[in-house]
Amino acid sequence: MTNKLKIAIQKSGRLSENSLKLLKECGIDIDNGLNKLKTEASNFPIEVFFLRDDDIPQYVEDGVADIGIVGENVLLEKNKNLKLVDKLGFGKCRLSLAIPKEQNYKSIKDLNGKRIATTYSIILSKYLKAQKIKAEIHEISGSVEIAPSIGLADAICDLVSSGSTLFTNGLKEVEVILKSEAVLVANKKLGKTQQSILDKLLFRMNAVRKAKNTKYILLNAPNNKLDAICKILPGMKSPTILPLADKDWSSVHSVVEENQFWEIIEKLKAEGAQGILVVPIEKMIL
Ligand code: PRT
Ligand code: ZN
Repeated sequence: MTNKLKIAIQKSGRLSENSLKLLKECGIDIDNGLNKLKTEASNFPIEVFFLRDDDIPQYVEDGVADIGIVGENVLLEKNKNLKLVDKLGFGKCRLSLAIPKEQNYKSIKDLNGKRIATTYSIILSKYLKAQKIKAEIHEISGSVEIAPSIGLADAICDLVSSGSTLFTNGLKEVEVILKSEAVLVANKKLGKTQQSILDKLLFRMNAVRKAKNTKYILLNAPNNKLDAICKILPGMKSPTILPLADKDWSSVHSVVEENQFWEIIEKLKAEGAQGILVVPIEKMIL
């Protein structure tokens, strides 16, 4: 029995960089030597396996790895018995149906009797069944977007992010089947040690995430406006107020959430706040 948590991440592809970055932001030092199959962190009990994304669900289900980072699209397609621990906010895309752009499209019914090329046959067949559409699924392993132009299929089901691949291949998106992002998955029967390391990792991931959504704000306020200004600032508990050399003014420090940010700034200015500074927060522990 090992006393480490084994995490599987994509070796090289769209999720690799962000997966490593996430671990790094959690303070975990990983030596990512090229062509390595696995490595250990020097300052956290974690071992990292670099794999193809398609293999990650199986490895985690079998317990070869304890946890893994994959796209929800892969997780659903592989249909393994795993626990979805967290959504990670990167690798966002959608799995969509697309057809040649010159064709008319009114509803999903237009796909009845058609041939659809995809690498996502499990998700697609479930979707078609739910929509009561009978179509022929052609499972292919890549370059799905060229299938209509070479006469292999009438439509495709593939991942889309910017839409430029569809566009350059003369296709248009007609239905979104699934919205996907990278997720953290875990084996359903983690050992006690592994579970406690995972809890530590999740604690750090939360601190990083909270910090990303929050800004530290510093401003100068006339003392006679302090009450009004403090009411605008939510703060973690309450804002910090420090006297300035000019006895009629104070410096006010607080934290604000990104999504309320501009609204708060406008209100602060209206109440006479000056010299407003906004700085990023690296970690935030509540
Ligand atoms: O070698 P390995 O099997 O590990 O990698 P892979 O080639 O299977 O996967 P990779 O690296 O391409 O993608 C990994 C994961 O990134 C996917 O499973 C998704 O969860 C996520 N992701 C996010 C995407 C995209 N965006 C994406 N745009 N995966 C693929 N694409 C492809 C799509 O298939 C299409 O060919 O990009 C093209 C469309 O992009 P746009 O921007 O032109 O619309
Ligand atoms: Zn893959």
